[in-house]
Amino acid sequence: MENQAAGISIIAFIVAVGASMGYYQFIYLPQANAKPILPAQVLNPPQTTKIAISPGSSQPSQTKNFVPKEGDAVLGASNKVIWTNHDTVPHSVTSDNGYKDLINGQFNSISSIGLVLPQKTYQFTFTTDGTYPYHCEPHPWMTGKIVIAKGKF
Ligand SMILES: [Cu+2]
Repeated sequence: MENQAAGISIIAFIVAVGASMGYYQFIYLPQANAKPILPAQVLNPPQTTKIAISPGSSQPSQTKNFVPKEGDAVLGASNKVIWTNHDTVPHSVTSDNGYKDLINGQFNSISSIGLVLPQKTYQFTFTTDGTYPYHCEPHPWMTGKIVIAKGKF
């Protein structure tokens, strides 16, 4: 009789461990790692917002470095932002606060393409509304911000 009870409790233990492992692997982990499901227009908006990096931006005297300084965009319409370097030296587009988008990762050209070389572009799609201040890492006086309005999303 005692052996039988011990056997049943061992089986119950094995079943419980199996169930919790299954829960962790097939339910908990996929949910914890899941990216939010967003409308296609947010992931791939129909329009872009363009920011120019002006010639002479590596000089502090060039105060019009990121143009416009405030890039205004609308989620689901123009939340894909493209910076074009019109200067003759490389620049970066780097979040002031290490912002990381849930879909597109670090808002920092350095962590994806490195410095933005002359005549090259950097693009980043913000998938959440908000205000995103940024600067240039080699020339910290170069600052700007992107403001993403909620729109209909
Ligand atoms: Cu710069």
